[in-house]
Amino acid sequence: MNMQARVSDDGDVAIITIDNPPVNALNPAVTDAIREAIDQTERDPNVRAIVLMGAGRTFVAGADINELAKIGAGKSQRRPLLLELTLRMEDCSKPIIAAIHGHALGGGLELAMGAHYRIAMPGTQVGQPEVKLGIIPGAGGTQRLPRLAGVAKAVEMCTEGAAIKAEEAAQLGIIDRLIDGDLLAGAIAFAREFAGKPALKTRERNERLGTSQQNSAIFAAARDSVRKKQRVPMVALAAIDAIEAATTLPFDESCQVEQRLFSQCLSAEPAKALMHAFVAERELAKIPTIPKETLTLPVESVAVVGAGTMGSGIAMVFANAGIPALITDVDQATLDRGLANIRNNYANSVKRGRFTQQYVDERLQLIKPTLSREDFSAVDLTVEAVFEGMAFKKEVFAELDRVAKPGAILATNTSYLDVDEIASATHRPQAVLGLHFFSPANVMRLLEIVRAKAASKEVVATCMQLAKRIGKVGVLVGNCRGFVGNRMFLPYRREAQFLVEEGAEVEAVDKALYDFGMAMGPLSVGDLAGLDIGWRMRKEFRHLQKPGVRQPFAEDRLCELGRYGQKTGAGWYKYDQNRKQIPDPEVAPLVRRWAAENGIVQRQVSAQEIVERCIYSMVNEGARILEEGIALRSGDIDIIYLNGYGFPNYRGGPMWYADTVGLKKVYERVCEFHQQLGELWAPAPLLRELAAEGKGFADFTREPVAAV
Ligand code: 3H9
Repeated sequence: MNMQARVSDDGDVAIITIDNPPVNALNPAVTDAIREAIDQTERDPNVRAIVLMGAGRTFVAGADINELAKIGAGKSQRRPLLLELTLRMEDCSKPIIAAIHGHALGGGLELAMGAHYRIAMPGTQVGQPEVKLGIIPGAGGTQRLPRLAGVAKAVEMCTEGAAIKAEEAAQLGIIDRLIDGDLLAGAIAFAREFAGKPALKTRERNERLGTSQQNSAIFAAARDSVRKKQRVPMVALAAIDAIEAATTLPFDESCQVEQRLFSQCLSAEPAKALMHAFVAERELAKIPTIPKETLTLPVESVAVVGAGTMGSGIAMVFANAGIPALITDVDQATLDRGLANIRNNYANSVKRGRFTQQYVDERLQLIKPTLSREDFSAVDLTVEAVFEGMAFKKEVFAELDRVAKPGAILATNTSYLDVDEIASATHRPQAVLGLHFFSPANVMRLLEIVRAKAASKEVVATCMQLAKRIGKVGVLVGNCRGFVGNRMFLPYRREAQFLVEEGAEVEAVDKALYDFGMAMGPLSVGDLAGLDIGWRMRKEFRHLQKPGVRQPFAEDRLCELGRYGQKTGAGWYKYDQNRKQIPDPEVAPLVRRWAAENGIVQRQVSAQEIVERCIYSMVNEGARILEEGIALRSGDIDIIYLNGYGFPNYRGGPMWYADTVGLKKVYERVCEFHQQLGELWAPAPLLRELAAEGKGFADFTREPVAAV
């Protein structure tokens, strides 16, 4: 018997169970197995109806993304013959009932739509999320979904990619019946009810395809909307084209249109980048030095030290996950401000319809302010989020060590200080690590988990697991100044400043990087975060600066003028009361004057140079990070940048992007900048090595030498 599609029976009903853990992804072997199982059951004279279901936690999560990525990259020829399978299912002389639980996504929903009927457990999610992977449904999804759900809904589902619940799917006509209770028993009963009756083929159900007049309005509005909303609308537009074909051409011809568009998308760069990101995000949990079976510690309560923007956001993160959080600060007034901030934040979420009032009331109950750190003696985890200064942080940790119970984890939210040194202020360095949240903490998905030298496996494993529980993408990184994200962001923002000092317009620098795909230009990011943060950091680390190495000066000078960015109404730009950004004609002459004082010659700077200087400086630092073992894989760095720094997901992250450019080309450009601009551009040895070997960062698998 084929184990990937097992056949069993309940009298006259055959049951085909797809079994390809963990999520029954469809690869060629699985689709072949399902097809054989259908052939076999159709031949069996005792069988009157067939139930198709998934083993384990889900029906089918789609085509196997690892396989699709190989096909897109030209490393494999064989895609699952899923469209052919759905045609075979429709043509089966016995009714096939797809019995769905968990998820039916992408190829999973396409498979289910090839059945004659679909039944599902309440809460099951169905959808066509392909657009999020840079592709369109490639097994009839754009053809059958409009026939079941109507054209407008199919367009929405295929262009936005969000899944819907079975309850809504039942109302739309995608699901024929909801089964509360035992799905298999319900499916068998349903099968008997419909055995022997003529079964409908979805491909022949044209009644919901609408008139050409209705449809042209739907398609025009949808095209308009995706062009406005999406930075790279190509894929969503292809999905609309395929659905439009479903409304104008015979089924077999419009399927050819879908196939052609699917193949085009699959071999284009956005699909490769987005599939890389999907796989890389799931790789994060795989840490060679921490076996899967490592015991984790319970985290049922936390305490947050510091009620500023970061601390209050962090308390909300835990409350949102149902974990009670104490929060403290130096005095009642500061604590009150923090709580007002939290209430305000939640009130806005209610206004925007993100949370209900009841949900918010329950969360607020979980956040308890206190001025006494003695209250921390019962919690499992403390997170320090106080002002960035080593001396102060060490004081806080010495006290936390004194009050926290034995076994409690002590985490710091520092964004660039030495976590080992912070740990040295305690008698339990094995329990100390960094949990670097990104601002606003309750919104940003990224969490850098900084492994201090003495941190135990159990503590690290607990925090990796905790990240998932609190809805964060946890990336394990080593301890160094700025860890991964901020360490790479430093040269990126430094080059942006240098470029302005050399004569580029502020707006031109931001525009070039925005056009590259960044969520925001680097100078606007500086204004948003506060230019004084970098200014303060540069002052703190001035003693580490090598004499004679060029340093940016413009932001320090802007800060000296009180221009800290948005919060003071001026930085690189001006801001009105609503923080609307306005170009400031005063800035260019100021920078020119400072440049002249520093002997910097003004020149024309192209958009291409802006992008190369900013992005390649970041990539060069990323190569050092990888070589030092501060990040485990280049994909980990990419995930950090996609989730915390607004790097365009369709470019896959900085390291993936560099691989697509070709490391030889990147290396050569870095060498040119090294010659022109000096020491800061010294090429990373790993970049040189990989470029010489014709390899990419993704090929780098050397065991980490340090840190993680
Ligand atoms: C498609 O179907 C194209 C077709 O139109 C055309 C074909 C011709 N493939 O996310 P999790 C693995 S495109 C391979 O941590 P959760 C995942 O890597 C596809 N593997 O769990 C992980 O492995 P590991 C359209 C997959 O509970 C494990 O399953 N479908 C796939 O948080 C658990 O995953 C999608 O885009 C896959 N398709 O979430 C759906 N899916 O344990 C993608 C999962 O080794 N999947 N894995 O690290 C998801 O959205 C989520 O995984 C899901 C579960 C919601 C299902």
